[in-house]
Amino acid sequence: MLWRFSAFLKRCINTSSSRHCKKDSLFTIHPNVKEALADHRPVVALESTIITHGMPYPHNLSTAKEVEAIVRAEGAIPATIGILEGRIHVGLSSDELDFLAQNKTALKVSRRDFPYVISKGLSGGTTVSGTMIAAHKAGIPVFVTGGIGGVHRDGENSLDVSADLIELGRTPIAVVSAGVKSILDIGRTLEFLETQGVCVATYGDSKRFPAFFSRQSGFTSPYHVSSPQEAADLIASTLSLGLQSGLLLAVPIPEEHAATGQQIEDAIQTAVTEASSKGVTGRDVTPFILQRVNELTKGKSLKANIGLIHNNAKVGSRIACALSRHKE
Ligand code: PSU
Ligand code: MN
Repeated sequence: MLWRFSAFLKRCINTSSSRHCKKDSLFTIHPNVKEALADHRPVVALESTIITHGMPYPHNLSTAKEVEAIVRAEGAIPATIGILEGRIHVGLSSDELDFLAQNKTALKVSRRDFPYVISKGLSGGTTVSGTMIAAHKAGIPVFVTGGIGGVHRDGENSLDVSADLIELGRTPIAVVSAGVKSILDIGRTLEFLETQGVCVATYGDSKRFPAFFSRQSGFTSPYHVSSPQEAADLIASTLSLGLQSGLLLAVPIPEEHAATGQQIEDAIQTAVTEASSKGVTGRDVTPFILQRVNELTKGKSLKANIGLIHNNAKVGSRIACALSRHKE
């Protein structure tokens, strides 16, 4: 057995083309992203579970493309991360985005799923946790998304705690999001982030921690930053200290999209109850709730979701631009 393993390793070292063993051959970095990284220009990583599991077609595709356009308009290069037939892509072409958006068999890929998806040559959307891993390996420190996973309601019993939180504790990436959805237990999520050593800051003029669809959750962040420069300073300090932990920058939803808050809250309550009575568990919980909330609010939650992602993309790109100036 040992002999067979060492023979395998030897083969890996000798054959650079084998996708099963060499790190470089597992990654495809889009030429625009590669060039920008080499020139120390700002790059923004974007996730793809939101495309494969977070929104219905065709809204998923149009939103992904709009977000990329916003990043470009702000002067940064978008790098949407996803897995296509066993290869980790950092930066997707328009056809590749289309492929993921319409692919009904794409898996939801967090840290634990990489070995299976890659070894089987499958395709998938990377979650916040999965995207952080790939972004870090590619050298991209800023990542924009809508919302991160967290401790689920009743998580103290089910132990349903998103791998996103553990990843934030072990991977030095700044995640720009609209806070944590109230489908989750926000208080316990913040406690868990503190335990994991994650620096959490609200982006704006107060420490009020946002709850995705609403500008406040009733909880506070330990800190707040009011400009891209201040946010970039936090990231730069993390990197120069060599802390191996991430940052969470929580951007409140813009006022005009937050209006439908109460109706969405009611729908969330119904969807959470349905998920538990139907016995939905594991990785299916979050997509189930997102879809039900969208149905129950007749698309209003999706509209708010898209509005806040656009805003996050703008803020995240400005932070990435400030950070790249920082390095000069
Ligand atoms: N929250 C959203 N939209 C999403 C997700 C969360 O509003 O698309 C996705 C993200 O990819 C996040 C993942 O990383 O769900 C968390 O899943 P889980 O709760 O199973 O860890
Ligand atoms: Mn979970």
